[in-house]
Amino acid sequence: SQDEINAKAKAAVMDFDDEAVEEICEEAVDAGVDVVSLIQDGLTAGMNEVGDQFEQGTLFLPHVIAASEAMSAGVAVLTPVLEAQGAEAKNKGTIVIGTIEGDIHSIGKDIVATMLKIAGFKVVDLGRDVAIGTYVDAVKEHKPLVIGSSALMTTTMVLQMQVEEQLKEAGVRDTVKTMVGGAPVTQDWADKIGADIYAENATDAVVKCNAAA
Ligand code: HCB
Repeated sequence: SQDEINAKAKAAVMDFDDEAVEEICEEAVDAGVDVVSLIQDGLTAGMNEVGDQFEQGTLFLPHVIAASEAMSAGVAVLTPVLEAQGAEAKNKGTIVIGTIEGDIHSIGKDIVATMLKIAGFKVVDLGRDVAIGTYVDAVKEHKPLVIGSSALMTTTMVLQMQVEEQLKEAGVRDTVKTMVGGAPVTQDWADKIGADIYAENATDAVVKCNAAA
């Protein structure tokens, strides 16, 4: 069942077992289970557990790296399947997304980008460690519906405020909706800095970008 496959995927990420993750994802695709649930409730759940144990000091950075490699191996198997499912989607407009300056965490941002593509948006992915000025330039160049930033650390989350400020200074804040996300980011934070959209996960990002389109 879906729950069993999700649990197996979670356990394999926590075991840092790339090959097992790949096999489970391939089997899941063959069995026709929900790939989005597998990413969010399986692989991501395992990754979050490793993050918690890292925070508690029971796991160390090499474990986090190994777990993120295992998760990425699974995402690599599932991405083409997701893309094929969204092949018919029409162009609903452009969304620019990137991980904020000083922050190299890219797994979650990549998943959001993939899901938005599947939902029919044209996605411009600025990558990670993206300078604030680059977001502003991208708004001018691509005229997106939404500009999304991802921040995984409390230290880099604060820079999402600078995106708001610099878009205002450049006179383009009103031309675009801003979206913020990443593990430490909350609706309260979005309200505080004046971001238009807070997305808790990739599914939420799709729902809220659809509403903005
Ligand atoms: Co990293 N790391 N890390 N890390 N890392 C965190 C983020 C900590 C919370 C771990 C901890 O202490 N508990 C912590 C940050 C503490 C803080 O807040 N200050 C931390 C730290 C400290 C660090 C380093 C500084 C460690 C060091 O070097 N000493 C270093 C950072 C270097 C830097 O960025 N300058 C570092 C490095 C790494 C890697 C490289 C080992 C690896 C990243 C690999 C990669 O991304 N290519 C890594 C990882 C994997 C994590 C944890 C374990 C998981 C992150 C992850 O991928 N989650 C994380 C702990 C945690 O978050 N629980 C830990 C899975 C994805 C799917 O979830 O939340 O990213 P997500 O994305 C969701 C959601 O938030 C939303 O949708 C996504 C999909 O559903 N979303 C958006 C995300 N972005 C969005 C943008 C939008 O616009 C909308 C929605």
